[in-house]
Amino acid sequence: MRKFPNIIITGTPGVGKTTTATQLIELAETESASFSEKIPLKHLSINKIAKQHNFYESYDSELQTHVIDEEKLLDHIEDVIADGAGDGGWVIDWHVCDVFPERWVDLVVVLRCEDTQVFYERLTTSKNADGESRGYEGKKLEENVDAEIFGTVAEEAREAWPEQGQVVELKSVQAEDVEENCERIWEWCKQWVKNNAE
Ligand code: DAT
Repeated sequence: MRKFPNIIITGTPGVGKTTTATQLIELAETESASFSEKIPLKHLSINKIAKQHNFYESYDSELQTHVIDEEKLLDHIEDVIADGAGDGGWVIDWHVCDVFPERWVDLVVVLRCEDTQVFYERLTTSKNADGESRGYEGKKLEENVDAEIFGTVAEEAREAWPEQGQVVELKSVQAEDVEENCERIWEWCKQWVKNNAE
């Protein structure tokens, strides 16, 4: 059994997954310094891993996106993340959540940007973690805006983790939401560690 919880931070691209995961890990580092037991959270950015190892199956030119070979990806991360593979504490950052075996994950956080105008601007003008402009347009923009309005990722998460309380939806519209969400997830982590201590 892992010592620290594995968490997925998911949601439509642009909803704030990387921002939240990064801030959560910083919070964990700061708080662990004063907390009796450290909870070393670590970022597992699936997009980065897929790019690094070229786990691409094909390129969808209409949606201007790589289609990831999920089998290769899961084989690769299984060694670090599966039951008995280590201490846990992984913060998985990806817009797809329902490919991971249920038992690998203790909490699924679905971020939601409920303000369509704000979300639209993020997809068209914001920069990603590598400083590249997103510049979504056409079908890609339309599909992602629709997915966010309809709550597609939240629905997929609830289907994949039907147990009560495993999936939480958190608002991610303003910068203060990121801070508040990280605090909530951190409190949950501390409780998880207490509840699962031998
Ligand atoms: P994702 O990882 O879900 O694709 P991101 O973390 O890269 O999203 O964020 C996309 C952009 O939006 C980035 O410029 C930061 C900004 N952003 C994300 N969440 C936000 C929030 N809650 N408040 C303000 N800006 C936010």
